[in-house]
Amino acid sequence: MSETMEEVKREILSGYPAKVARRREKQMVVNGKAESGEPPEILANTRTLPGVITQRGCTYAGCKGVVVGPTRDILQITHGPIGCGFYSWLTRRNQSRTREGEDNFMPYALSTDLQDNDIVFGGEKKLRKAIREAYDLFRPKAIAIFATCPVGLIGDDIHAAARDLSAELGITVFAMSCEGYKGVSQSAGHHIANNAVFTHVVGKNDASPEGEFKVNLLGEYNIGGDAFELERMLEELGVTLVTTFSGNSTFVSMGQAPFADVNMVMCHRSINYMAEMMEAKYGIPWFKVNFIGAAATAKALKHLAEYFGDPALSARTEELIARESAAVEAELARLRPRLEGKSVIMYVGGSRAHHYQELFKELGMKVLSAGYEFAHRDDYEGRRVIPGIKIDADSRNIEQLEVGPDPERYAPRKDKAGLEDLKGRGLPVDDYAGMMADMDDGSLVIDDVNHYETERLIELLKPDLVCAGIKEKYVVQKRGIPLKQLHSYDYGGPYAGFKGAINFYREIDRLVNGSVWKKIRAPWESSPELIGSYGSD
Ligand code: CFM
Repeated sequence: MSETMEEVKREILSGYPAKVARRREKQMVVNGKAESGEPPEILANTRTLPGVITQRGCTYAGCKGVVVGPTRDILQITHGPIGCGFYSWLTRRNQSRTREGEDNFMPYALSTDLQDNDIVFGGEKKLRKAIREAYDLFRPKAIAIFATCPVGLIGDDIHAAARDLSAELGITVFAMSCEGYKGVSQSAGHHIANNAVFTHVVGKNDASPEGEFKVNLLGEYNIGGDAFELERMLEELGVTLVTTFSGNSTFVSMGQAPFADVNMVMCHRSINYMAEMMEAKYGIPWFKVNFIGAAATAKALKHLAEYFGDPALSARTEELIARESAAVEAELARLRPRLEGKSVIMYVGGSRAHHYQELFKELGMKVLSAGYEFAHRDDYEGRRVIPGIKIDADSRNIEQLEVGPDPERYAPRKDKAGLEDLKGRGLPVDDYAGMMADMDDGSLVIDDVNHYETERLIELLKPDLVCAGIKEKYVVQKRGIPLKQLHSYDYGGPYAGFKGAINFYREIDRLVNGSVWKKIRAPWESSPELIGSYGSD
C-alpha cells in the first residue's frame, strides 16, 4: 500500500508549481516505522502558502473561540471591528450548564466595535469605556479582553487598560494580545490563552474542593456535551472533577485547579502548556487520555484508577467499564458488519484526526489518510521530537512563560520513582506518543491539507466517508460522499465515553449506508462543460 500512497502523493504534487510542490512534499508523508521503529518526520506549524485555500483559523480564534470562550462566567470583550466578535458568537458548540447563583455570559458577544476614527486616533479610550460599561451592566467576577488584528497594528496598550481597570473595579481584568496574525494558525492563540489563564485565573481561589480523588480534565471543551458524559462517569466513580479546561468551566473552578492530584490531558495541542506549567509550579503530574472510543475510554479510566492505586476505586472502575461496555458490544455486533472494510479520510484541527481513529477501528473501518490543520510535530510524531523542533520567527513570537516551583504551594504528588513505576505500567505520564504511532504503515499523513488536495484525495482514494469541517462539507457532499463534521459534530453528540461511542457508530452507519448519496447528481454531470482560456494563452 505504501507504494500506491507514494503514487497518490506524487500525483497530487504534480499539480503544483515546483516550488510549492517542494514545500508541500514535506507536509505529506507516507507513514512507516521503517528501520528505526519511529515515524518519519513531517513539516508542521509553519505558514500556509499564500493563495492556498487552507482549513486553518486565526490566532484570535484559538485564544477566544477555543480556550477561553467556554468559561461561562468570564465576561469576554473583543477589542476590534465588529466582524471578529460577531463571527465568534456562539459558533463553536461548547455547551455549559449554569448552576444556581452562577453567571453565564456565553450567549453574549461583546465588542468595542472599532471604527475608522479609532484606527486613526487609537482605540484604548474606547476599550476602557467598554470595560466600565460592561462591568456596570453585568457585574462579573472577571473580564477578559481579546485583541484582533488592527489593535496590534495601531498599538493600543490593552494590558495597561486591563491593569488599570482591574485596580479601579476591584475584579480580575486581563488582556490577551491574540491578534489573528500573531501566529501561523489558531495554535498560537491556544498558547497565548494558556499563559493568560495560568497567570490570572489558576490558583486564585483558595477554597479547596471536597473529595478523596481530585482531578482536572485538560483540553476538553464540551463540544456536543462530551464533557457532560465524562463528568457523569467520574461522578459515578467517586472522583471529584475540580475543573475542566475549559468545557463547562467557570472562573471559580479554574481558580481551584491547583488542588487536583493529577491532570488528565485530552487535547494535547491546545493545552499542553498548561499541563507543563501546573506541574512545574504545583507539582501536579499529567497523563494523556483519549475518551473518544470505547476501548480508549476504558483504558483512560483504568489509568486513572492505577494512578491513585486505590483498590475500591479500581473495583468501581472495572464495574463501570463492564456495565457500559455491554451496551457498546451489542451495538457493535449490529453495526460492525454493515461498516467493516469501509474507508475514511480525516483532516481535523490538532487532536481529533487522531482521537477519532479509535472509533473507526472499532467499526472495522480503514483510515487511509489523516492530518491535522495546525498541530505541531509532537502531535504527529510524539513528544520525544520536541527537543529537536526548530524554533522559527513565528513561534518565537509567542511568549514562553518561565515557571518555577511555587514557594508555598509546590508539592509533588508523586516522587520520581512513583512516576517511573506508573510509566512502567503503561501510563503515558508527561507524554504523548502522537498520531502516527497509531496509524497503519502506508497511510498518508498530511499537515495543513488544502482544498485542492482534498479534491484530489477524494478522486484518487475514493473514500466512503470524509471527516472534516464546515468549510469542506458541502463541496464533498455535492460529490455524493458523506462528510461528518468532527468540529461541530453536525449538531450531534456527545461522542465521548461509552454512550458517545454508541452515538457515533449509529451516526456513521446512517451516513455511510444512507441511500441518498447515490442519488446525487452534480450539475456538471448533466450540463455541458464550459471551457475557457486566458487571454494571454
Ligand atoms: Fe483541541 Fe478542540 Fe481539536 Fe482544537 Fe479546534 Fe475543536 Fe478541533 Mo475545531 S481544542 S485541537 S482548535 S480538540 S475548535 S474542540 S474541533 S479545530 S481537532
